[in-house]
Amino acid sequence: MSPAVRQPPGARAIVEGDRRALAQTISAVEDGDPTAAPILRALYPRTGRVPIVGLTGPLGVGKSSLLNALIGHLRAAGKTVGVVAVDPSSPFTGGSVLGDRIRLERKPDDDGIFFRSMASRGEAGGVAAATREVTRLLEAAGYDVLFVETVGSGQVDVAIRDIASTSVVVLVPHLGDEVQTLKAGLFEIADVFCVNKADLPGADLAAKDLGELVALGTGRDGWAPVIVPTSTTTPSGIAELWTAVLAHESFLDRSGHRAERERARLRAEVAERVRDRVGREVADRLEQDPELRRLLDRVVARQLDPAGAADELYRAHYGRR
Ligand SMILES: Nc1nc2c(ncn2[C@@H]2O[C@H](COP(=O)(O)OP(=O)(O)OP(=O)(O)O)[C@@H](O)[C@H]2O)c(=O)[nH]1
Ligand SMILES: [Mg+2]
Repeated sequence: MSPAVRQPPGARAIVEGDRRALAQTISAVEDGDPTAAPILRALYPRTGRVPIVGLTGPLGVGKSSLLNALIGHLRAAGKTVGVVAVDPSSPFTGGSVLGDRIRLERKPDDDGIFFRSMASRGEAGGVAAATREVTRLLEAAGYDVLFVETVGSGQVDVAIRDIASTSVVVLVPHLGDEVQTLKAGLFEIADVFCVNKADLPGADLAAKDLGELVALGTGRDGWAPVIVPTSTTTPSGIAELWTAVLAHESFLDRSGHRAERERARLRAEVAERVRDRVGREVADRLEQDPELRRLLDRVVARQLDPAGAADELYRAHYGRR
């Protein structure tokens, strides 16, 4: 029996290039719908091979414009591209602002591109987990290169960076605020720095300053981050940016870090899944435990401290210790 025969219909459709099946399964992943699980399981052996390029950086530096330019470059080389944009939806409106911010320029009939935005409402770990599964679906669907665009701030971003095999941090000339961002953590994760808007004055100086900062650090796993000036308006530096990404990808292969990181990532994923499940189980049990209310009365009355109450409940459910 060939593996294809055992696949659930949704998985087969995705492998065969059915965009609608792909979109529906992505929605199921986003909604936490359990129908996605057998499809993800069937497709998992087809994953783990393509570059996943993270594009991050402060608001408005030109991440989406660069994405468009890189896609143009890759399509011209015959590569297909999948994109996940993580939408920093506003906590004030609760709505998505992404529609206004990302306009992917592509020929409507180009099947070589698949674009999907994900809302980043909710807990960072959950968004990252869903994004990771969506990249797996895109790879199984046959896309050669994947991009994940995020805005360079906040927990979601930190969680999502771990998914990328190469992280591109986009900055612009006049590093003022961006230097703060670097200190806040972007610096450690950048494999490639892109100084975009190089058509504006000060780009050379910015790249030089950045070079001095980069030289102070050691880089991840002994890789010295590359700095590439780009402009999406001229345009210039796009091919060089892609070359830098590929250089990092081949470094990962040569050095053995790809396999090492992959293993560490998967270990974290498995552990996280167990933790989630145990956590949910514990929460359910407590929910139904009348003892909790009794103990809580005593905690509220200051007859018992919260740690003592937790001790008693733990012992009641999980034995002595
Ligand atoms: N001068 C100049 N402007 C650029 C360049 N690239 C992008 N822009 C402009 O910068 C603005 C923001 O571009 P986006 O591509 O939307 O930037 P972004 O980083 O995706 O923005 P967010 O997703 O909102 O964080 C737009 O007005 C672009 O036209 C460039 O190379 N040079
Ligand atoms: Mg954008």
